[in-house]
Amino acid sequence: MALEICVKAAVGAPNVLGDCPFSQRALLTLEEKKLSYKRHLFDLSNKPQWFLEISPEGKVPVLKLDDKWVADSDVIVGLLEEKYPEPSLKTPPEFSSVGSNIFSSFVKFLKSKDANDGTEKALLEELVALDDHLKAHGPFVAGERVTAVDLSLAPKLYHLEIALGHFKKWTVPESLSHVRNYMKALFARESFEKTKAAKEHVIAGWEPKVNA
Ligand SMILES: N[C@@H](CCC(=O)N[C@@H](CS)C(=O)NCC(=O)O)C(=O)O
Repeated sequence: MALEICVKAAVGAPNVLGDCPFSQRALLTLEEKKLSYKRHLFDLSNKPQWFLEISPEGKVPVLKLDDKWVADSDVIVGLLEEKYPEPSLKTPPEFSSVGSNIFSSFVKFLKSKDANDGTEKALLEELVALDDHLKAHGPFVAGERVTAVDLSLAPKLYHLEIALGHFKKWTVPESLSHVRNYMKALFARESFEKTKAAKEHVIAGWEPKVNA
């Protein structure tokens, strides 16, 4: 049975892959497992009733597996690992929450209008912790091989790099060389190239949130 996946289309460009990091995470998992699948791009500003039936929260990604639609990237990644265990992308449990606060810290800093409210410092602390982890265990979170936690972090770090660069002229400090090399290695993967949103769509996606 062919796998099918609904992911976000770019805003204003329904035939172009959009800027959803959770959709990219699911696509990366399919690509890294070398699975074939049919991709449906979905305009989130115009959700038909059938979509709300397969995705009760009205969110993408949604994957069709064994003739059943499944929502939520955590659930999707778990099911794909169970059904297609090779190559294994399992992250050892002790590493599964590495970097898990980076996305929320990045969003707070991105939206912040007060340079002294501590949001930049909070993000830096998370990135320093990731750098220390990679220095001890890298080049990827669980060592030599990419695992699920890297595929979750990669799209979020991509959004961080583009959005903070564009809206705040901010870059990951050079001193965090392990994080910088990690990002470079993830973004250079064939799976990433194939599933990433274009820079302009990432910027357009964050614009209303930054200027809210
Ligand atoms: N927890 C969900 C989050 C998915 C999510 O937030 N998707 C966003 C797009 S990036 C969405 O579909 N939002 C609905 C909307 O914008 O109407 C997951 O991991 O799959």
